[in-house]
Amino acid sequence: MSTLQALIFDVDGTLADTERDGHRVAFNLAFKELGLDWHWSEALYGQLLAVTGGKERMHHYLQNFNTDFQHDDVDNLIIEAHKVKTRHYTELLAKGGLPMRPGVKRLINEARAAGLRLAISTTTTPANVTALLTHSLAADSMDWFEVIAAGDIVPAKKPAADIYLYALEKMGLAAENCLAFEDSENGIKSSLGADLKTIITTNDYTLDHDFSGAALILDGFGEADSPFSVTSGNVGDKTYLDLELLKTLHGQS
Ligand code: XBP
Ligand code: MG
Repeated sequence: MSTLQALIFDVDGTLADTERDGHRVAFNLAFKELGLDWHWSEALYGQLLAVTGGKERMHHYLQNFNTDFQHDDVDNLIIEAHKVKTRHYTELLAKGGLPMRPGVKRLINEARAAGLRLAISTTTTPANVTALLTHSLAADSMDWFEVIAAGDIVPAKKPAADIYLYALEKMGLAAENCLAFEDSENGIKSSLGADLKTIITTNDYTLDHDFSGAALILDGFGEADSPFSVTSGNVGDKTYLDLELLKTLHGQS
């Protein structure tokens, strides 16, 4: 039987609830700074999340929700808006604005203590990962992850499997030696596309997503004093995700 050697984490929505109060806010600040009359409400942003990647999401917005918008050079406008958005987002995180989801730090610490290898697989911009890990996990936590696969490092973002395949290749590991953590339908399509057994922790934006093929669907990682609720999968008598449960799930066919 293959052994569990590494955990690969998605970032947005999985490690922290970054979308509604982080990315969305930063997009709106960027639009304002650039004099654009675009505004992404919480509800609209939920629809826009169908497309991963901030630049791709802005193109999707213009093509489907703001079709009257005229500009000489939309491609460059979006590149500029995305740079401004990244500045606002990283500044927001530097103020300590977004905590890790409950149970994330505990599980990562337990995995590190047990010698498991860690990686990140995300569609967000590398600077955003650095800001989140440094300010919300631990000052030195960038060093805890041997691979940070992020953003435009691969041409096709999630739901394509490329970003997970990239992480696996960099670690020199087979999918069967790893577990992936995701929160969204695009995310699990990507991880399953790389043959990774996947644990889902949902959030408000992803509750209704199709998670077919997930090893486990939870509403969070859970803590001793704040148990997870299980939508699908077998957790035995566990009330929060720990290494023992991960190893059991990994061993199940
Ligand atoms: C989340 C995303 C990202 C962020 C915005 O991906 O789709 O695009 O919403 O980040 P994941 P950027 O859950 O895979 O981390 O603006 O930097 O793209
Ligand atoms: Mg996500």
